[in-house]
Amino acid sequence: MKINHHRIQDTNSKDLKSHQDHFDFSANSLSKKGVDINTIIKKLQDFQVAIPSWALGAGGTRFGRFSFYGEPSSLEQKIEDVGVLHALTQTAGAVSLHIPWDIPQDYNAIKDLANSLDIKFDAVNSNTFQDQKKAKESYKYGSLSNATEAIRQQAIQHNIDVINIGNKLGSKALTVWLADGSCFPGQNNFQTAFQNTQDSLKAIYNRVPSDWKLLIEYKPYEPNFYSTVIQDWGTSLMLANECGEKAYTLVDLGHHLPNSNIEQIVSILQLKGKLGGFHFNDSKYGDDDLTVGSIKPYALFLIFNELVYGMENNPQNPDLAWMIDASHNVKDPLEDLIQSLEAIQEAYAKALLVDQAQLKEAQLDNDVVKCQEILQDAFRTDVRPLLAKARLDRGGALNPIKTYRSLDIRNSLIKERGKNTVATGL
Ligand code: PSV
Ligand code: MN
Repeated sequence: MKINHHRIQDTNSKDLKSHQDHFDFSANSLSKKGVDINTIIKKLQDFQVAIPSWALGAGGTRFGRFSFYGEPSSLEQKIEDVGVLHALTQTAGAVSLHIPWDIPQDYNAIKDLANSLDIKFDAVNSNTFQDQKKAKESYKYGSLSNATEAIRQQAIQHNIDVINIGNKLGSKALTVWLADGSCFPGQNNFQTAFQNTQDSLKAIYNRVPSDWKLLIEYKPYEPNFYSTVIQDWGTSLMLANECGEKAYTLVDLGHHLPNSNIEQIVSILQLKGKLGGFHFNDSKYGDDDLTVGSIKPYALFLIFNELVYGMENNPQNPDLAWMIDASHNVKDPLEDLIQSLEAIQEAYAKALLVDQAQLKEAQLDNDVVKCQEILQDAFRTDVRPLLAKARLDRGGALNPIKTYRSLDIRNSLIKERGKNTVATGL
């Protein structure tokens, strides 16, 4: 299914006048503060976030999976769904494939389809946390860290296969997330597991093309509940440093113990030129996969404040691979992703409003109150008219959720695909 751009414009037309009033008010107040609105709008338009191929169906919990029907049952249909998101929001111009859930059958056809929807192929993700059909070895007790060499070799080879698939599509990064760890004290030798992981990652790294990145994701717990081999950013950074200059740390917002200072983590990784990728989601307790910005919007803003600082002041850090990594089961997945995309843009826009020069001055004066005022003034600014303008100028929807609903997209998908389709993923 493809959205006809005229239908988006028709829906926009009803709200154009009120949008213009809101935009003029925001633009005037921000201009008076010396903000260059056009630069902010351009930056918002350039900020594209990859949609993970596994988030387009209903997410499952251990206890159940409740479909919204009309789920994509093929990679083509998943890309079409990303096309819908991109047409409405103009900020979802990439897809991130998880292998083997989404192995293309016909590479040229997939590339043509993505191209026609203005979608690029972002990082490819390997999967050594599930056993695949017909696999010789099992990952029950770990993959790249496994004590058995044949199992490690199978996992290494899988990652090489994923690189080859990504290469054919134009991806430029491989993301490795390992479930490896242990559930009980004594189950694993920490040092052996770490050393095996390091050696395996090096073997993969040696096969990473020269213009690619290897992104090493960390997570403190789940599915293992006593220890995880790559448990935190420090471990990921150690491994990336061991591998070499094409290897980077990937931060997933849900992969931290409660109250971790994620903004400080991203800041220091950028200083060291080692922040390579980012997975957005939100959580109340752990890796809850909730909609971005739905629980802790101020924390997200503070993280973006550091990301913006890093993007402007740390040329040693490369451009990041941005991706949403959330999928759960009580919202229409496309509506959920639209909300996440909006929350990301909102936090980014607010961070762009922070007056860095003034903040630096207040920091030098040890004016703690002023520092907080500067940050909170930016956070409290209503940037939604700017986001709408950024979308509108590119042919997107003034209000993506409203347009998605008024065009009745979910029902069209159900008519086209039926009620029984199940998207691959978790
Ligand atoms: C693991 O929790 C993770 O964040 C990794 O990025 C996976 O690839 C993804 O979720 C999907 O399972
Ligand atoms: Mn992730």
